[in-house]
Amino acid sequence: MEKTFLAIKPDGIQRGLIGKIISRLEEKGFKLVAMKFMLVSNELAQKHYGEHKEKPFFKGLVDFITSGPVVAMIWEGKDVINALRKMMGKTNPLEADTGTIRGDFGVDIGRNVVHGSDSAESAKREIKLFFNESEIISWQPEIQKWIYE
Ligand code: IDP
Ligand code: MG
Repeated sequence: MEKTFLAIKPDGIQRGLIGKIISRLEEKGFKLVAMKFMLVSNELAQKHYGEHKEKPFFKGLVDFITSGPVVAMIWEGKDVINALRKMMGKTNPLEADTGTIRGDFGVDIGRNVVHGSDSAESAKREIKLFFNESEIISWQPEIQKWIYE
């Protein structure tokens, strides 16, 4: 089973969307294996968004992600990396389909509520940046046999 990194950004926290976002992923049938409510340091933000270093929005992005608490999570499941990207919707919330997290809850690209790993490589890298091995819980939901055949 695949693992992916998902974070609810400071706008999602301020707007009281933690429960709604987590509910969608739980109801889909994915498994939460790690979670923390935390502040992102400048150093962590720079590393996490390293691929965007040269972009004009980089400073704003780092300032924003460090501006308040986030919920950092690891979700596990079949093809979960792609599936969560689909459930998040396009980067620009105005272009994201209705029914997606960004499509339903956001307007501005710089306030798009969630971050999710975009590939197996990013998932591995981001999980390692935010979590220690000991914070990742291996557990078996009793409901699993009703989700996977
Ligand atoms: P993603 O979050 O959908 O993977 P990326 O291209 O990796 O999108 O960009 C990372 C984050 O940077 C986005 O979620 C968004 O908040 C912000 N961002 C991306 N492009 C722009 C832009 O053109 N203006 C302002 N912010 C942007
Ligand atoms: Mg990205």
